[in-house]
Amino acid sequence: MIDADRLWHSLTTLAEIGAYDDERTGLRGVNRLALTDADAAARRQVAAWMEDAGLAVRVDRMGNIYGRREGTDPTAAPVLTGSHIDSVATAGAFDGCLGVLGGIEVVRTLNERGIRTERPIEVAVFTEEEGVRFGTDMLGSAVAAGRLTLEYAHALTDRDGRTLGAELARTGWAGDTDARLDPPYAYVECHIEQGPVLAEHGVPVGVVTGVQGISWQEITVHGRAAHAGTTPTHLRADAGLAAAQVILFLRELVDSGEYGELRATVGHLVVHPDLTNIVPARAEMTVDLRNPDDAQMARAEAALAAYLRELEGSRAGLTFSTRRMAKTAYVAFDEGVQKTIAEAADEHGLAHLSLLSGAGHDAQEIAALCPTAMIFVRGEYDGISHNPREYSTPEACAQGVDVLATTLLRLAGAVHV
Ligand code: HGY
Ligand code: MN
Ligand code: MN
Repeated sequence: MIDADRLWHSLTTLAEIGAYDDERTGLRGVNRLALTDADAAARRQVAAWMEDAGLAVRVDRMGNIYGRREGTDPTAAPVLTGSHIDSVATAGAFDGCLGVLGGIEVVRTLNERGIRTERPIEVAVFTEEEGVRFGTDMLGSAVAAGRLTLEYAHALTDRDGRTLGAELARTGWAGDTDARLDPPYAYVECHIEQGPVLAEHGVPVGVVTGVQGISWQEITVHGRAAHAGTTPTHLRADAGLAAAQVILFLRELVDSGEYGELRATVGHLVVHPDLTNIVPARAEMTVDLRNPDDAQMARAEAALAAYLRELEGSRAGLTFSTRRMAKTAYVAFDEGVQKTIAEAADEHGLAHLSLLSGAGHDAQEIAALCPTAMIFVRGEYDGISHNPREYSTPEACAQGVDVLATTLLRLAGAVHV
């Protein structure tokens, strides 16, 4: 149905904006953090493709971009699709981009076939979905859905102290429409799975049932700088050692099996003064917890907090401070939209299976506004993601976007002129 080559060309073209040569993998990766110059350039490219496809483009005060294709009933709430184009620092070409470029490709295809829809169709690009620059993921969609305020989002800073509001202005992406999104009729997001399930089952399409809970916190360990040679062990308040103990503790929580399907990651860790012959005075780390069960997530967070208190008591001069960065509960997707996706896959003769998303997505935020679900496209190499090795085939991407096209047509009501 859609033009597979044109979709692939847009994916590979966009992937060159913010591209870098990854020494570890020898692959071409993408480093396009939200509201960097690379992200701004990618936004300009996507907005141009939207306009070429006849979409009316608007930008809101959060920098979220919406491309609108009118329906025969312009008063009807639109069917929304889309995702994000900001990336992590070691990304591939597909995470988020497939959903945005897939939505634009659907619009191009409808234009070529002269297919009108009763409801408008809109394609969204949400700001800072990854959360890796300003510290809260799904940020743009959370503001659109009203979970977070625009003021809170604009005041968030990156590691250099630059605010998101200032970066929106600097890059020219501070829009002028209200960041709170009027509830769409429905939202469908197409995304690479970023995991091994579809490949393990040999199935091309995933019908996503929901998204697991996410807990992000920053932990700062305060110890005491001391001479590496002269300071006996019993006199040390070693922040680096304490940070290592926290990492091992988290792994023990996961391996204990007593906290459900808990996943724990310390992705950021720095010690100060970060010099060879000084016992670390301070350690800064982030803890990313994931769990499909909110009660188990709460238990794991409580166990971690108790361990920090225990460590404080174990060593004079050692204290901890924590800061909540992000917290989202398990989100179930709409059964009706899931059924529409499954029927669309059947119509294309594509096998599909239902699965929970291990990763967070903008869809989990928009689900607060309207019936929402996602389409997963199979990834290769065990579905690795947040790594330049992230890969899906041109055929799998086209199949997923075909399912997206049929799903959007069913929801928006195809009108044969
Ligand atoms: O963190 C996540 O799950 C997503 O990649 N933002
Ligand atoms: Mn994503
Ligand atoms: Mn991601």
